[in-house]
Amino acid sequence: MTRLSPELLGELPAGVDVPSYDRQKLKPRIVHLGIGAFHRAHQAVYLDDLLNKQGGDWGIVGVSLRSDSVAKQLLPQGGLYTQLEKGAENQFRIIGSVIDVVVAPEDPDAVIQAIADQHTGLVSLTITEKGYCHNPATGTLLIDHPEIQQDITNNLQRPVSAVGFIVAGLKQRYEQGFPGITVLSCDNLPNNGHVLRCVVSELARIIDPKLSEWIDKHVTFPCSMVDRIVPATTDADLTCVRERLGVVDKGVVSCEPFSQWVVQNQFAQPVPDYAAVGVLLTQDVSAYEKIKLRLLNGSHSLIAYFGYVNGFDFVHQVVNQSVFLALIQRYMTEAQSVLGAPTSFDIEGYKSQLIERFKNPALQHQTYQIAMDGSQKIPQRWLETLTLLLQNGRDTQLFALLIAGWITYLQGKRINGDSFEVMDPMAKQLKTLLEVPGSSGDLKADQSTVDAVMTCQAIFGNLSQRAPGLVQQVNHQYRILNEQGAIAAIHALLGT
Ligand code: CS2
Repeated sequence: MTRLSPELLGELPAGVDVPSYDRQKLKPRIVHLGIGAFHRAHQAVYLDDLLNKQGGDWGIVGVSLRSDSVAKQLLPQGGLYTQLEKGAENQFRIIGSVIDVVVAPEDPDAVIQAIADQHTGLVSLTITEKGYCHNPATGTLLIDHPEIQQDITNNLQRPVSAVGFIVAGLKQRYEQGFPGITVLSCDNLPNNGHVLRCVVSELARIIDPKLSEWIDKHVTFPCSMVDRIVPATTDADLTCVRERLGVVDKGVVSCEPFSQWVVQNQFAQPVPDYAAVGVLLTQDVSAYEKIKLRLLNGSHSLIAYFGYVNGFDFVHQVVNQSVFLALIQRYMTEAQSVLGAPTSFDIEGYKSQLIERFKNPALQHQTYQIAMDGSQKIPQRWLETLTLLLQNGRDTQLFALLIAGWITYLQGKRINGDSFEVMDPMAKQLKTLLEVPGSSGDLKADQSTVDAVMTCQAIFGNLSQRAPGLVQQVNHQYRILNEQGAIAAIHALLGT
């Protein structure tokens, strides 16, 4: 069957939205590192909205930092792909804002040149939490991270880390006397702009202290909060789009109707007029960040660990179980109690809307997908709240249960006995803490597991020294989870 392409745009069935602007006019002015599904269903859609509304020449060059799969999907389609929006009904829309895809390992120079090009006005990133090569507990660059080590050893001749590519691109701008630029993090990290500035400056300082000074003066790193649920595309999505469009699209992204983007108004050069398409530009995004990370993402992680281990593959299935729903609601209430959200913010409305979003059955959002990379996610999703509860002398049993739930997940066994792989950059290290030394994977049966996991500095900082009582609570919850199961543990906690 024919493949989606620019030539076919005029022939797609009625009701499928297509770009109304002239794509020939688009120029490579945004370089986006990490062109996964999230970027294509979020920032690229805002730009497409803007181009539909006002025209212009902002086009996106997407960079894949690892595999060539997105390039293979999009390049034969001239960059076009379908956004399959799953609300009460499916909506099909062709997005045209991506004009090129570069595969970094195949052509690292092209990535550096694209960042350094004087016509590039914005570099943005969705590289996931672990892509920052930072210590999640402190926010500083992990100098001994293998990718950072490689970038330092090669003096950025052939970078491998996203941070390395950014520093290499900025170095060229600096050496050629080009203006500074905005580097915009769109990942789920608190103060994501500050974290990015910190890791970029640290690497730049190692390469050339003068470069680091130039970056401090000329490059901005706004913080941003991004929100849209974008499950991994399935074969069923591809089939659904093929049947509706009558052509094959290998680059489909599926997503919920909801979308939000809040960006700190701190740009080194003019950027697209995002405010015209609903992006909130503000001086301080921290309140939005906290609300979203702790309530949405924090609930998501809870749903993922408890749901996946207990046999639920999808988020909506977990939320439809009254016992899990009760746990999520109690979690949100406790997180809210130390959130410090502006009084003008309708937090009750936000929480109910979240539950509705989680319940969307069409999304088929996999718990296993969200469960990935817990070591990188838990600090900002759960531990910030937990620290505040401790500071306020409040009860922490619920958070102890959450941590115990995550440690149970790390055992790699579902309730039916099936084993699964724990996907996490720290998986190996964590596994050794769970196993009896020298055995072939036997799990420890005593409380040393919890004690060992909780002394992991990169995740918990010095929490276990600061709050020994908490470690005891986690041990208690871990025992109940392993002896009586999650349902009993939740009932005991909630007193139901
Ligand atoms: C999820 C997020 O996979 C995850 O960890 O919690 O990707 C979540 O769907 C988005 O942040 C929603 O905006």
